Formats: sequence, C-alpha cells, structure tokens
Amino acid sequence: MTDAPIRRMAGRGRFITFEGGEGSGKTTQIKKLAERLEAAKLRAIITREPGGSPGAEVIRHLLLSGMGKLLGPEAETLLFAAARDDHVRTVIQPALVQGTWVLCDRFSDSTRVYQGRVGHVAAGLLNAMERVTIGDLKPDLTVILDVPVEIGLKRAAARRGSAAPDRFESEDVKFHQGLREAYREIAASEPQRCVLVDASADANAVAASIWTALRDRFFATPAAGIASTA
Ligand code: Z5A
Repeated sequence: MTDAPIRRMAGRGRFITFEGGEGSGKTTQIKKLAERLEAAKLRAIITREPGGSPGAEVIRHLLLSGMGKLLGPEAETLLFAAARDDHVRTVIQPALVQGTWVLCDRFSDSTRVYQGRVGHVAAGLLNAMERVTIGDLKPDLTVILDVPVEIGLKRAAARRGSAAPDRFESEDVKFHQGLREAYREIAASEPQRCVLVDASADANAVAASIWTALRDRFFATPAAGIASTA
C-alpha cells in the first residue's frame, strides 16, 4: 500500500499520465515527449499500466490474456488495483521523490473508464481501490488523446498485423465509442488536471499540442524552476 502522500516540494518530478482509447497514439506521444524533456535536460522515465514494475507486469500478462475477464468485472478490477499498487510503490513514487518526471501510459482514469463507465463496476469499489493504491497521488497533468473510434481501431489493427486481438481489442465498436465518450467527459469535468488533444492529426502535430499544454502548465511558473525550450 502507498506510504505517506508525496508532498509537492520544489524538487519533485512531475507526474504526467496519457489516456485514450485504442490506437489513440499514447505510446508514440510518450516517446516524443520523453525525447523533448531529455533535450530540455529533464530526467524522465516512461512507464505503463497495467504493468510498469516486475510484479505488475506479471498481472498485466494475466489481464491482457483475458484471464481476469473470466473472474468477473469486480475481480478483474482488483487485479488492475494490485498491479497499480505495486507500480506506484516501487516505481512511480520513488522516481517522483528523486525529481524524475514520470510519463505513464494509462493510469487510474483507465480504471474509471474501462471498469467503471463501460464495465459498470460500482463507484464505491473504484473509490476504495483508488484510496488504497494511489492515495493522494494525482497526476499533475493527464493528456487525453481523442480520436474517432474508426481511426483508432484501424491504426491498432494495422500495428497488430496478423496477431490475435487482446482482451480489450476484441470488444465491439459500441464499447470503444463508450470509452471515447467517457474520456471526453473526464476532460470536461477536470480541466485543471486534463487536456484533451485531437489525436487524429499527424503525430508531430499532436506532439506539438502536447508540448504547448506542458509549457503552459509547468514552464511558465518560476516555481517550476524550468526554462522554456520552445
Ligand atoms: N486497462 C483497463 O481496462 N483498466 C486499467 O486500469 C488500465 C488498463 C490501466 C492495456 O492495453 C489495456 O488495459 C487497455 C485498457 C486496459 N486496453 N486496450 N485496448 P495496452 O497497454 O496493450 O494497449 P493500449 O494502452 O490500449 O495502447 P494502444 O491503443 O494499443 O496503442 P497506443 O499506445 O494508444 O497507440 P500507439 O501504439 O502509439 O499507436 C498505434 C498505431 O498507430 C501505431 O502503429 C502508430 O505508429 C500509429 N500512430 C500513432 N499515432 C499516429 C498518428 N497521429 N497518425 C497516424 N498513425 C499514428
């Protein structure tokens, strides 16, 4: 379980999560952002959920194989929570404390959207799991990549080639449409934390929008102690 909440000290790294539906380009954009931060002489790590730590990667394997689905929605949610607990304790918190920026491919909004909004797991269970696994650790910024479902699924299918779709990729178009709507609602309801980015554009144009959002939030304030490189 999480230790005491991380205090927002000047030297703490920033916690940036990437969210979005299938094929929205999170992995592509995280890499681009990491390169840009590195060029700005900021230490950053890329990590992902489910997974990101050795223990959580074992659970990831179970979840994406569809084993979790066989146990039912609540038990599957508990598996995501167990993976997150390990990841937060062993990777995310230590990195932030050391001043490293953490770029995470999916985090708690994915649980809210996939298990909660689309999977109909009760809010009470989701809230309890969040308290246990992340406590006060909210992302400093959540980039929500928004792309029409047909485009996202086409991209994902092209990348997958002849490999079989995983547990979530095999869901129908209605499921993916529900995901998109749920993410758009989160972006609208938490504008301080979230930025909704049109991810249907060319990857470099998407990266430029993300960089602008970061610059506005983190680099404009002297307290951040970071010079703008744009
Ligand atoms: N899940 C959950 O249910 N609950 C939870 O709490 C958590 C997760 C944490 C993990 O899947 C699954 O777990 C996920 C939700 C669930 N389900 N799904 N599906 P994953 O980690 O295996 O995959 P993903 O997170 O869904 O990623 P993705 O959709 O497969 O891909 P992506 O990272 O968003 O996109 P990409 O790999 O960067 O790009 C996909 C392809 O499109 C690739 O060939 C790119 O070259 C191309 N691409 C990227 N950007 C562009 C642009 N702008 N234009 C054109 N082509 C592009």
